[in-house]
Amino acid sequence: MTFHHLSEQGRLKHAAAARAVEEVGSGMVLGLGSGSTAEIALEILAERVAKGVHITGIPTSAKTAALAGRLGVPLTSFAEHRRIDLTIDGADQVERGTLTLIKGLGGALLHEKIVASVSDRMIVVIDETKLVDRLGGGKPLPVEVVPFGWQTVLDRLEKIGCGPRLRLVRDIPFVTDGGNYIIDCTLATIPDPKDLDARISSIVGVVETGLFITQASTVIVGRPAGVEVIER
Ligand code: A5P
Repeated sequence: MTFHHLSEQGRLKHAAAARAVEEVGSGMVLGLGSGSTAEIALEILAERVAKGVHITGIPTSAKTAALAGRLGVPLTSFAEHRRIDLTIDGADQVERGTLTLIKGLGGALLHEKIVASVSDRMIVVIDETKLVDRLGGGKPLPVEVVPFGWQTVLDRLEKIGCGPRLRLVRDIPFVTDGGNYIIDCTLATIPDPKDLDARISSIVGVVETGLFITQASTVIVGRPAGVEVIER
């Protein structure tokens, strides 16, 4: 792969993704994340597959599945494998002290969380702009909801102060790979992510939140001076 066409942020994502792919060993079942950084990791992985490394991947989105197909990365499914050795995925925000994540800006949070939940190890790859001291900061916290009665979920999210808004694409509700809607919450700060996750998850009609509290084992941060590897 040539790098001269990449932006500075693209270069940082590439460095983090390349470091993560070093952890891939032959014979592994991999979770293949979604989003631009996870796609860079997939491209680097494809180069290793072309050189003879044997892996199979479970994709977290239709987009990732299509890219893996084009790149010649072999895919598998939960019909064949119930456990995943290693998942490499991106994130929208990472809290430095706890490695709690916000994911789902690309809309793949449910499948990403299912894959992460059965992975022995999850490596999260980000550029340094995603690493924060406190989650929130007015950035969206995506919540996947069942389409039926989504308005009732929105009302309840409003009541607990989440600043909710239904995600639209050209004035039509965005639909996830799972056939659900996304309500984006906006919070200035999330002092207790675990408590917020529990409160949102208890609303009838909520499928999953974009808060990943315990799943990340390692976070690899691309920085201009090199990558930083943060272990849980
Ligand atoms: C996809 O739904 C998200 O969870 C992604 O992991 C997240 O949005 C990161 O994407 P980028 O690497 O494109 O920022």
